[in-house]
Formats: sequence, structure tokens, C-alpha cells
Amino acid sequence: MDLEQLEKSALKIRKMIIKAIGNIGIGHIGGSLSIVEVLTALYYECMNVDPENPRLADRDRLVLSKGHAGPALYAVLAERGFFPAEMLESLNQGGTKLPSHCDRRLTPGIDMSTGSLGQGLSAAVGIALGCRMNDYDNYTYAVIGDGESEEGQIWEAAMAAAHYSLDRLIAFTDYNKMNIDGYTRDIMNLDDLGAKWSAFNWHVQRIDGHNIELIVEAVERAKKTVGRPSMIILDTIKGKGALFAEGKLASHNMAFSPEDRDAAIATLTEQEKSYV
Ligand SMILES: Cc1ncc(C[n+]2csc(CCOP(=O)(O)OP(=O)(O)O)c2C)c(N)n1
Ligand SMILES: [Mg+2]
Repeated sequence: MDLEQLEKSALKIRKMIIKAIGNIGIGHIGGSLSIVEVLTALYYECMNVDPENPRLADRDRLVLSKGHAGPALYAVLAERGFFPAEMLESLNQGGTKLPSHCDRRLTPGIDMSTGSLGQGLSAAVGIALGCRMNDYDNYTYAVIGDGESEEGQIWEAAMAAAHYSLDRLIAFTDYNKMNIDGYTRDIMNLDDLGAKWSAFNWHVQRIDGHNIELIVEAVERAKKTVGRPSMIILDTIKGKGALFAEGKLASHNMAFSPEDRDAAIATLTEQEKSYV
């Protein structure tokens, strides 16, 4: 897909997320909207997945370690044909296959259950090790939060991935500078995050996390890295693309009105029109 089409898809996915969360009036809108571009780049361009066969043994895998951003991944999976888009209307409601946090037993295309922060990267390390033992020619991706990076288990996983030279593990940090109720610099300063991952012997890149072209290029470089896992730090804005949420600490798990929902969707529809 060309870049313009990818960017247009990202706008559509933003609208789907706002609509799905807006349907119940509250949810993790901020951290969902900050990862739209990375998920679009991965599922439309970088990953080898088959929506008809979501459990193929040698597929690429993604662990959304910041599992509260499930709605973003659901929108992308729906758009890619893993399940009908109408299912998004059941988000986080009784009996749904789309709970607010990812559950691999319920949702086609979800590779790991997540939500207890800190654990997902360890799961991704185990998955990457298992795939290598099976001689699969695939990649394991993980998306972690910056607030999540304050968890000690992240750094145990970082050490293990380097120890086992997992060069088919490619992780992203959604560096939106915000935790649940404050800025990461105030809660637990991550300081020079890139230097930390480098010190753990990861290949490190840092890019604008809302630029799909840069994300695809960074993944290409990560795939060429031999003998070390890769960390791609994404500078992002929490709540990106929805006026009522963008750049706001309160966007973490936010209630918003149907009027705010409709205004945000209308703005995105206008932006879509600038694409053919
Ligand atoms: C082990 C654990 N502790 C606390 C929480 C509650 N919690 C949910 S989201 C969140 C904030 C995480 O911040 P970050 O990783 O930066 O997420 P983002 O900004 O991307 O939404 C917290 C503390 C949790 N889910 N798991
Ligand atoms: Mg954050």
C-alpha cells in the first residue's frame, strides 16, 4: 500500500476507535490514539499475517503489552478483516469478544492476553524464543507504554532478550510522556530512555511515532540488525487526533460526550478528504 493510503487508513482507524469507545461513553482513548500509526504500519505493511488464518504457526506476532489500548488494535484487526467491523459496537460490554483489555482466548488476531502492565515484553521474549526453537522465519513485535516502563519486569525482559540475542524481537515504546494520572517525568523519570535500552544491548532508534513512513523504515532497519533485539522509541501525543483528548492527561480513561465524539469524527472526515 502506498504512503497516502496508509495515512488515510490511519485516519479511518482513529474514527473507528473514537466511535467504539464513544459508544459506551468512556474508555482508554488517550493511549489508544497514540499508537494508531504504529499499528497501521505493522498490520498493513510490515507484518506477515493472514486474517483468514489468525493462528498460523509461523505468522508474525504482536504483543500489545499496554493492553488497555485494546480498542486501537481491535479497530486495526477489524479493518484488516480478522472480524467484522460491527463487532466494535460491542466493545467492553457483557458477553463481548472485545474486552477493554486484550484477551487471546476471545478475539481473532490477538496473540497475547495483556493488561497487567510490565508482563507483555516478557511474554514476547518467550514467544520469540519459542519461534526460534521451531526455526520459524518470523518476527515478534511488542508495544509497551512509557508509564509501563517504570515496571521492573520490563528490564528483566530487556536483559533476557539481549542475553538470548533475540534479533527477531522488535519492540516499540509509546513515548507519550504520560502515565495514568501524571507525567512520567514526575512519577518516575525515564530520563534518557534510549541510553537505557542501549545499555541493555538493544539496537535503539527514536522517531516521530505519528509518521508511518519513518516507522516502516525503522522496522526495516530493525530487521537488518543481527544478534540484538530492537527498540524503536516512538515520540507520540496521547489522545492524538481527537480535540477533546489530544495532549491531555485526563485522556487516559476518559468519559466524553456524543457531541465531542461527533465533532472529532467530523474533523477526521474532513482530513480524509485531502486524500484521494
Ligand atoms: C501492573 C499494573 N499496575 C497498574 C495498572 C493500572 N494502569 C493501567 S494503564 C496505566 C498507565 C500506564 O501508562 P502508560 O504505559 O504510559 O500507558 P499509556 O500512556 O500508553 O496509556 C496504569 C498505571 C495496570 N494495568 N497494571
Ligand atoms: Mg504513556
